[in-house]
Amino acid sequence: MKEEVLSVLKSNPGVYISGQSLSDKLSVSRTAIWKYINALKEEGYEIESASKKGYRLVASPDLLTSDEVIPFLNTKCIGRNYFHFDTLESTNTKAKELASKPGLDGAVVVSEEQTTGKGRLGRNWVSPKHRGVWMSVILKPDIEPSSVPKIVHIAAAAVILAMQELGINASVKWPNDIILNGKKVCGILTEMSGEINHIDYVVVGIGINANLALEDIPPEITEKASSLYVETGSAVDRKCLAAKVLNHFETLYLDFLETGTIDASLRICRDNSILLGRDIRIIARSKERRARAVDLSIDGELIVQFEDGRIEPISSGEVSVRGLNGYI
Ligand code: BT5
Repeated sequence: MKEEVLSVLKSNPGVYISGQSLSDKLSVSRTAIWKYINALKEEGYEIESASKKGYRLVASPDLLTSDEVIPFLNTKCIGRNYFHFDTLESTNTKAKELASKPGLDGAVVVSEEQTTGKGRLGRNWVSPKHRGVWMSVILKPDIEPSSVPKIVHIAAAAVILAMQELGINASVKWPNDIILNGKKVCGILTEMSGEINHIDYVVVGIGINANLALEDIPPEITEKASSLYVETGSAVDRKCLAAKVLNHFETLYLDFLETGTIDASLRICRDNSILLGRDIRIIARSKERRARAVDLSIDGELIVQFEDGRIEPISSGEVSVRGLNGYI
């Protein structure tokens, strides 16, 4: 009911709505309306009350609650179950706990901060409060487990399109980094549970450094990490960004389920790739090889050409890729 009170206030921006008309519209008492208004104020909504006039929404908090994000969603499935937390160790860990429950295909777990956000291979992910979009999507696709690594490209393409809609032209550093002005502003971590030929669930974690200030980024990673705010000089609307990513993710994911290919996502990843056409170092088990990144295969592997002319596909589980000089 609180959501409905908020929705009426939101659909009448700047206009006073009387307690009586809210109570008539929602069929609850005026006292109940007053309680919901107070609860909303406690969540950070700025609501003016004036006697004889009623209530007016002045400002909404910068939060990724369902009330704030769901109005921007145009999805059928992704985000229709939405779990918001003030703080979590990791949205991926929470999503994995939830994933065993039925009916949560497409559910999204979001947290305002992560105390032990996770990167790949046990690395950490810095996730300060209210500054980023830290979210995980639970998926239960009926696909071969060997196809799961393809999903990272769907997520990367969705992030690229969402940022483009906000006027930000970022690039993909295969397979899971989103780069702006040479620095990482988003990382993706895909995890799965299943057996050799059956998937229980996949969790796709997306961490976007939206509004981190320079001082939010630990000095040991400032050389390679940044935020949309630091790079563009303007704060981004986190709820809008989160919803846009989920909207694009659903379109591209459903396309994958229908066609069995990730062609649509790969087109976006190719067009916005920071690696293709460049000389790179491929690092696997502390061994380093040099090659030129030439293409992405239809399965999302990085196709590279070595100095002796040999062409090989590289799959994402095996390697780290770096430019010849430094991170990119
Ligand atoms: C990734 O790992 O890029 C995957 C990051 C996924 C984070 C999301 S947030 C929501 C969900 N819940 C989670 O717990 N995780 C996911 P990797 O490629 O291994 O990069 C990790 C490395 O990037 C670290 O070792 C640092 O060097 C650097 N790093 C840490 N925090 C960063 C940040 N906020 N921005 C950019 N780089 C960061």
